[in-house]
Amino acid sequence: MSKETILKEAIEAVKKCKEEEAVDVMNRAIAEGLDPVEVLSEGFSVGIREVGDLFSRGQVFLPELMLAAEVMKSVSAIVDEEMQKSGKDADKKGVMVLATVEGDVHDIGKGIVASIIKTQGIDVIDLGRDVPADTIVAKAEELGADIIGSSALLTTTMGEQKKIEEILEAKGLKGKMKTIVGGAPVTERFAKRIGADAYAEDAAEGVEKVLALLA
Ligand code: B1M
Repeated sequence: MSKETILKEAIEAVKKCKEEEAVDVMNRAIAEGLDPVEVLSEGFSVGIREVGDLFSRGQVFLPELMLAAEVMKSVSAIVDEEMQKSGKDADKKGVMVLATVEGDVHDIGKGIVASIIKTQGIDVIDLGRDVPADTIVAKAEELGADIIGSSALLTTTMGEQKKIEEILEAKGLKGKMKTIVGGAPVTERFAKRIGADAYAEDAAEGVEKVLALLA
C-alpha cells in the first residue's frame, strides 16, 4: 500500500474518531517500513488539526474533539514504543524537563516531542500538563536539568512561557539553564521576545534545537 493511501487513511481515522482503525493504520504503516513519526505528523496530526478547524467553525463539538484526541493518544503511544526501541542505546547527553504550561491541557504534541527527544539519549522528565511555571523551574533546579521545554496550545496560556523566563531571571539561572518553547500558536518571534533560547515548530525541529543547545 502506498504512503499516500496510508496518510489518507490516517487522516480519515482521526476525523471519524475510529480508534481501532487508527491503531490498525499505524501498525500497518510500521509493518510496511514507513517512518511512524512521519505518519503521525503528515497523517494523524493533519486529521486532528482538521477536526480543530471544524470545531472552531462550530461544525463539530467538544465531545467529538475529545474522542479524536483519544485516537491521537493511542497512535502516539505506539510511536513512543517504536521510538524507545530505536533509541535505547543512545549515549546520555543531558537532562530536559518538559511540560505543558498552567491552564493548558493540550499534551499530544508535547508527548510526541518527548518521545523523539528521548531517542537522542536525553533524559526527558515529562511533568505533564497544566503545570505552573514555578513548579517547572523548581523541578528543573532539583533535577539539575540542562534544558526546560514548554508547550502552549492556547493564545491565553503562552504568557506562562514568559513567566518561566522571568522566574529563571529572578533566580539568576537565565543562560545557565536553557529554554525551548513550542506549541501551535507559538512563533520564533514570540520566543525571541520573551527571551527563550530556542523555538521549534515541530518535534523534528525540537530535536535539532535541543541538541544544538546541549552542544
Ligand atoms: Co483544544 N484548542 N481546546 N482541545 N485543540 C485548540 C488548540 C484550538 C486551536 C482549536 C480551535 O479552536 N481551532 C483552540 C485554541 C484557540 C486559541 O487559543 N486561539 C482550542 C480550544 C479553544 C480549546 C478549549 C478552550 C475548548 C473548550 O473547552 N471550549 C479547551 C481548552 C482546554 C485547556 O487547555 N484549558 C480545549 C480542549 C481540547 C481537548 C481536551 C478536547 C483536546 C486536547 C487533548 C489533549 O491534548 N490531551 C483538544 C485538541 C485535540 C485540540 C486541537 C484540535 C489539536 C491539538 C493537537 O493535539 N494537535 C487544536 C487545534 C490545532 O492545534 N490546530 C486545539 C496535534 C499535535 C501533534 O500538534 O500540539 O501543535 P501540536 O504539537 C506540535 C507542534 O506544535 C510542536 O511539535 C508538536 C509535534 O509536531 N510542539 C512543540 C508542541 N509543543 C512543543 C514543544 C517544543 C517543541 C515543539 O519544545 C519544548
